[in-house]
Amino acid sequence: MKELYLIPTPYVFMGVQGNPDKSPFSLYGVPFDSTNSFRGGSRFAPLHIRVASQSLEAYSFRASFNLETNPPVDEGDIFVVHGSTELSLRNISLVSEESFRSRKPVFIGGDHTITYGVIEGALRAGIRPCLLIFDAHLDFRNDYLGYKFSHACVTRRLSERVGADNIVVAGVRAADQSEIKGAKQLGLKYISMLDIMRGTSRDFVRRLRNTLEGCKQIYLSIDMDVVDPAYAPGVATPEPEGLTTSQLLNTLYNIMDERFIGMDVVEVDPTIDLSDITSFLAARIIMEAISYLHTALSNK
Ligand SMILES: [Mn+2]
Repeated sequence: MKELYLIPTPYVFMGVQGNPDKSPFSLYGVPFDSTNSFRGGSRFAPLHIRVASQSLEAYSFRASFNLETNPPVDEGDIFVVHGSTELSLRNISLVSEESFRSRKPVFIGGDHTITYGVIEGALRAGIRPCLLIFDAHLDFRNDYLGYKFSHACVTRRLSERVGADNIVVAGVRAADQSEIKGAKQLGLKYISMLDIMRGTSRDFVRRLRNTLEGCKQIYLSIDMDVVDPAYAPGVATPEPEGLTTSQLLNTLYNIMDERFIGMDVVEVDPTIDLSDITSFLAARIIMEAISYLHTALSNK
C-alpha cells in the first residue's frame, strides 16, 4: 500500500540497496519545505544527502560496525504536494504508519513539520513513543504568524499528540519568553545549550538517560540546526553557539539503545550550503546512528 506514495530515486543511500529480510531499517526521503518561515530549499536535501552518503566510508569507528555489510533499504521519496501541508502530512503519515508496523524507519527531510506526519503514522500504528528532539529552537509557539503548521511550531503540535512531558528537546538556544513559559506550564522537558556547556559531556548523557528512563519506545528527531553553524552552515534557520559534530555523535552513541524505533534528520538546505558540508554531515549522522542501533540490537 505505501508503495503508492513512494517515488523511487535515481540514487540510493550509500549507493547500495539493502535487503529488507536482513536490515530492519528503511529510508525515506521527504522533500517537503513549504512551512519554512525564513528560506526554503530543504526539499533538495534527500537528493544531496544520498549523493554525499555514496562517498563516505561505511565503517563506524565508535560502533565497530561496517554498515555496508547490512545497508538500510532505501524505499525512495515520499510523494509530497508542495504548497499543501495537509496532503503532504497525510502521505507522510500513511507511509510511516505502515513502515512502523514492521520496520525501523529513517526519514530525510524536508523541513521539521514532516516529523508531525511521521508521528501521526506512529500513533495510528499503535505506537506512542517518547520524542527526543535535537534542535536549536524550542519550536513551541502555538502558531507562527497565524499558521499552526509552521516548522516553528512543530514541538508544540507534537506535544498535543504525545504529551509535552513525553518530549525532551536538547541543544536549545533559541526561544522567546512565551515559549519558555508554555514549556514550563505544560511540562515540556528541554536541555539548553547553556546547560550543556556548563556541564561535562557525561553530565549531558546522564541527564538525557534519566529523562528517557521511563520510555519504552523512543523516536529521534535531529534538526540539523542543533549543530553549530560552523559545522552545519546549510540550514534554513542557523543559530550560533551549537553542538560540535563530535558532541552530537558521542551523545548519540551513548544514549541510543534498542528502544529507538526510528528517526529523522531535517532542515538541511543544500541551496545555501557550502561544498555540501551539511549534507555530508547529515549523511554521516544517519550512517552512524543506524550503526549504533545495529550494535544495540545485536547486544540485546
Ligand atoms: Mn530548529
